[in-house]
Amino acid sequence: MSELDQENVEKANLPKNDYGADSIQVLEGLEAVRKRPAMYIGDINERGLHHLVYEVIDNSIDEALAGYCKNIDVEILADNSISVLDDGRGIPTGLTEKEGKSALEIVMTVLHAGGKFDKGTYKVSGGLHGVGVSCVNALSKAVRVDVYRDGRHYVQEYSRGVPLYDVKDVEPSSYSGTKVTFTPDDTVFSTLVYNYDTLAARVRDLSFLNKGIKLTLTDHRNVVDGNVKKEIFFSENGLKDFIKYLDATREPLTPDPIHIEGEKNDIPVELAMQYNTSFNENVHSYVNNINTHEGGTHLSGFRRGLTRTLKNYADKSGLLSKVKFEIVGDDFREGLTAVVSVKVQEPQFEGQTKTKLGNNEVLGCVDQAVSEMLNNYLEEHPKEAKLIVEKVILAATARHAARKAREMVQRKTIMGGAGLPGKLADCSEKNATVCEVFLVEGDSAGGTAKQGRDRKIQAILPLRGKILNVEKAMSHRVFDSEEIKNIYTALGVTIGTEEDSKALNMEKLRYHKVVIMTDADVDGSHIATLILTFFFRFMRELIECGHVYIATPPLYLIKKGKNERYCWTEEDRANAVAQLGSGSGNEKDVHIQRYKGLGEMNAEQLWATTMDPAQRILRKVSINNAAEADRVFSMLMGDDVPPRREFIEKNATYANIDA
Ligand code: 0RA
Repeated sequence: MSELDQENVEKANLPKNDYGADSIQVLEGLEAVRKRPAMYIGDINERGLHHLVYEVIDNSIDEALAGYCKNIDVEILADNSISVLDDGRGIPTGLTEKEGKSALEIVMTVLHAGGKFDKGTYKVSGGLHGVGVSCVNALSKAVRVDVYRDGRHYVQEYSRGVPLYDVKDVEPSSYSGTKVTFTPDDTVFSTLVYNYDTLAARVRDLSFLNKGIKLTLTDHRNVVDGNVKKEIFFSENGLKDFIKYLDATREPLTPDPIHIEGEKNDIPVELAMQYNTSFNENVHSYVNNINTHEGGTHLSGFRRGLTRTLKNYADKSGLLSKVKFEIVGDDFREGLTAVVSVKVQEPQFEGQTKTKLGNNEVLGCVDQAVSEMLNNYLEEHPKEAKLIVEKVILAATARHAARKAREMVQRKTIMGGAGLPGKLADCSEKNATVCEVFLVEGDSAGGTAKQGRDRKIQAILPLRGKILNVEKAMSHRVFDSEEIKNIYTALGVTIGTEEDSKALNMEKLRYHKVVIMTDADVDGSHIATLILTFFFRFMRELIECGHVYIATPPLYLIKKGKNERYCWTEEDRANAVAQLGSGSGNEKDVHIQRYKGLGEMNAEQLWATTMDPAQRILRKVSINNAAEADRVFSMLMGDDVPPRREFIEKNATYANIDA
């Protein structure tokens, strides 16, 4: 036995020779997972931690897709353990012929054993999540599975993948289903705290992607007055409901989303789409319920079918007769929200994050599905069809205006020499991987930051007040905006130059850390959100590649005599006041300064608290769920006030101070 096996067995309090030769083989499988967890679940941080839950839910979803399960209950328990209960057939518990062991034990302890006992049923989970529940078992300090099947209730428990005892037949039961309860291993994960909103977003997606299944999410932590937090996610109309949810704060161009569902060459294709009056393309794609944010063949099929069908219709209708310039693919997707979902038996995932579908046969299927759906729709809805074509022409017109604006900018830059914005205080180092640029709110804080920085690696770009809200602006205004121009020219990249894609050339990026530094108040958060919106809509790769950070200046300086303490939270503040105040002298000698703005700090203070790589706290911006991020940006930057207020009240950390 390897060292790791020894350790597992000991931790599970088992005599080490209890398990025969075949169990060693089992342990070797799960040992690989424990040695390289990131290879199986992506990473060992927040994302990987949540991944465990998705993996377990996926098994229940499979059971539901097979037609045996209607309800899935996910619970976050008080200690950050998770339980997932379904009302399916229950994992089989009988002994297997080959191993002579309970099928349940095999499912839980052998890599990729999940579907082995399932003959002929429709089962498509795979890809990113399809690593199997045994991985969750390997990476959990404790797992308990309750199976309700054949009129009995069975139990087996495990620790770090090792069974603590053979499957037990506990009692009679009339229930049918499976409950998996697990506690992630604290020696594996860097964080153990589940984020309710992250799980809710995934569960919500699943409810839209698999209509008719009722998913419940309950949070037993921080219970107030005996009220647990609980939400039910259920969609009757699938992707049509998804579109309505995503576009809740946008103004639709046509009354109802277009929606189809069907099979093409044995590949189930479901898609829904709706044009709105915004200028953003907002297309989300899924394969086997996994968000393929790098796209792939299904997305190409969708685009191809959409462009060809609309172009044909527009040509035939004569609406294009006055248009003097070419209309390109992008123009057909401006202001379009769409979700494409396919189920593929053996998906090939490619790309940097393995979220790009490679199967060529899927392209034609989706292309055909879109063409049929759209052709029917356009013929049956001439009024809506006209609105859509006019919208496309408007997009093409704006694109031409935007190109002119961009060409102007480029010409100016060529004439102006180096082409870096005059306001940028650049760093001396040329190696982009170690360089940082701070986007700073206001000229005065910008000045302080210039004095306080490490000139070698830190550049400062002061921004004047609120930047343009790109969510509401047409793209030529975005290229025209002075502050936005300053941002992308300082970064060394171009935006929207390739006519058919918004892909950004990350190799030209001049700084690998782009740090947004704004005041710790409501205005500062607003400015940070405007900048993030710009990045999200025009340079999403910058976020996806992990280059975007938010600086966190302190909220308070607590002083007593020569003792100074910076505080970032209310809790920090209370502790610092208690500690400094408990010394000799009077409770009144403690001076509390609330930092309202970066400008209240001098250069040394700003360096020490917010910019010094050795001491500062930077928050890295990541996208957990692209569909939800899109919805939140559109809501935060849109016209509808009540949902924005509700979101801010729920999420803001400054609200209690500034209110
Ligand atoms: C294999 C075979 C059968 C059920 C399952 C797997 C199953 C697995 C999970 C995981 C979570 N919930 C689940 N529910 C069912 C049933 C085979 C049969 O009864 O014939």
